[in-house]
Amino acid sequence: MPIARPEPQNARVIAHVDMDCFYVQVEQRKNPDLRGLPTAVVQYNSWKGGGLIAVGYEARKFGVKRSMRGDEAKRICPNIQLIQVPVARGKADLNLYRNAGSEVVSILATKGRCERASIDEVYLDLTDAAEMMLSETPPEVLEEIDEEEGNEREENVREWLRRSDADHQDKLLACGAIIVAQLRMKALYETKFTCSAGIAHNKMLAKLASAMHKPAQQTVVPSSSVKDLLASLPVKKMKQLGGKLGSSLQTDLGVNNVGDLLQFSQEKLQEHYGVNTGTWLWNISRGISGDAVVDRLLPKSHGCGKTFPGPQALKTIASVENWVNQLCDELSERIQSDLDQNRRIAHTLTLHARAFKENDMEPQRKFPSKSCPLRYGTTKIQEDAVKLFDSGLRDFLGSQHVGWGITSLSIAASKISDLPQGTCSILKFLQGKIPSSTSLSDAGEFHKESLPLSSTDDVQSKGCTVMDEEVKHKELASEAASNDIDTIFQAKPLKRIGSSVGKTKDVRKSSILKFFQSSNSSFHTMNKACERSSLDQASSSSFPECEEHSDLEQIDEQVGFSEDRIDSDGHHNQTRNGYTWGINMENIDPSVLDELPMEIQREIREWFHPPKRANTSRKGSSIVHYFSPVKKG
Ligand code: TTP
Repeated sequence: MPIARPEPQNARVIAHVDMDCFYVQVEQRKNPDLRGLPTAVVQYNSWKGGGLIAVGYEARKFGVKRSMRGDEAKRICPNIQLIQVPVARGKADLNLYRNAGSEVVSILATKGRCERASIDEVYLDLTDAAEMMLSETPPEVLEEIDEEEGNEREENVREWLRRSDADHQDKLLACGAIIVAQLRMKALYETKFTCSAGIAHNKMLAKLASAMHKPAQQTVVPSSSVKDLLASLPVKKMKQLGGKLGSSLQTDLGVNNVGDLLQFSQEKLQEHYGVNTGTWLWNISRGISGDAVVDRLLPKSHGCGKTFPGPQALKTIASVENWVNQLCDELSERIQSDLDQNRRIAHTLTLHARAFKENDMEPQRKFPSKSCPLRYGTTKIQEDAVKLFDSGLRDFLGSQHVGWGITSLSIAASKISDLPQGTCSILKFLQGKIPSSTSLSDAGEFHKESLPLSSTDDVQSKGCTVMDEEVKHKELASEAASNDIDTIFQAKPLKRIGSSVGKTKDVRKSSILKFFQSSNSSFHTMNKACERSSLDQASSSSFPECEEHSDLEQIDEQVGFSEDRIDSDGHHNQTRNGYTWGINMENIDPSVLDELPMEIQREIREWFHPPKRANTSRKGSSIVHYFSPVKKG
């Protein structure tokens, strides 16, 4: 459901940057012989030449579209180069594209807050950078700028900046446009990828604008042109209006373009769609959107899926398990890499599926999405995902004993948070102390894969351009000449103005390591400590009951945490949906506890030797508070 947020009082400069025909560009960089040729990237499934998922601009000229299959594309463009996505585990492997996207993001993120919105698009809040540029080069100074300093396209923007009728807000936008043009140029030189951008006062308008002139161009939306822009924008083209809400606007209110909404009062829209959605509709028709650019360079969740259309539908538990295992294998690899590189932990595992029943009496019943706390380690993820599937299938079939088929499966890891501050010394401690995985396995209950120890690589280092410097500059010089870094001002009338952890203590006997090895519950303790991070319920004998959700957003909201209690033996127990575990203070090496701040030590001791009063947590000094992830602004 759309959320109506008021716009901040001060003008913002927001950019939306979207890569052009992204997968095609990545393939063309990998194989430069493809440059300039009509090219498309096709799905792994090669039926009828494979479904097109990315179409290069040369191929678009022939009428080739993403909705086509390879065979059809060849009919209308015989020279088209069809490149199959890389394949791993019997399905598309998108790592090449993800890493390429990260390369660009690390460049774009240098000038302001950056929100990675998808594999190939970001939002940037360039307000501060634009304010600074404007204060350093006020319009009167711009008059005197040496023409040779700026390139021709930047000069087009400067020209506009000098216009006497441009107000402060629009001058800020113009500065934003210069910054975006520079960033795009830098991205082109360093990664060889072109992108397009929209620059406006909010995310909604910036996103609309970035798609208006592609490829390798940018569009600015000054306040004065917002009305014209929305007047002719079909409602279905607006984000969040592509589905039922947009259809209802068309059929119930006769609204075809966003601008048509202007005729309705806010009360009328609220009457039809409720206060929130009504207000949101009223706002968007005026170009008002207060959504902030969230500081996030990494994805909110990891997911991998596979479709099984038509005769490929999976009809046996064994075939589903086979695919679930493969998807989990990939997911496990990705969340482990996220942990290693970015020190981020995923908390929730979710399984989505699409299914049908033979002779379906309840065709409206959907296969319910199911989720549970995520345990690290491929085998555990696989076990849990299979149980989620079983649970979903039971609900889906109800009391009916009929044949069924699965036409799509996907597994997601969500609720990702930064590895809590303060655990570092223990992790390093363990890292230094853990023997080989073999001996750990020998211990029988603790496996290295259960413990997501991480290195400290920075995400920025992930995607380096592996290219010879000389070649890079030669190719890019010619490319820069042919690629327009264009800026287009969407002014009234819509007008184009530019061309284009290490303490090594002896912990043999009563160490925390022994504790981890000997107790099934070890990681529950860490979980509790890490604000119940659900890193792992490492050797839990019973499966935590899964939760059912209709969509991922709900899942995020519904993940609940267990209650803690101390049993009569003085063991700290945690109950999670009937699952109980216990630990003993004697098993913890006191020197490890000594590493923690005093108030945390006190609290841990209180867990095991609780004072008479029931509630041991004190506001602001609890272990949960200590381990809470740092809140980001
Ligand atoms: P888009 O940004 O939607 O499209 P694009 O970059 O290919 O082309 P454009 O220049 O028009 O923006 O998608 C980014 C990549 O995501 C795209 O290159 C391939 C992939 N993708 C799919 O795999 N399936 C899809 O249905 C879509 C829409 C995209």
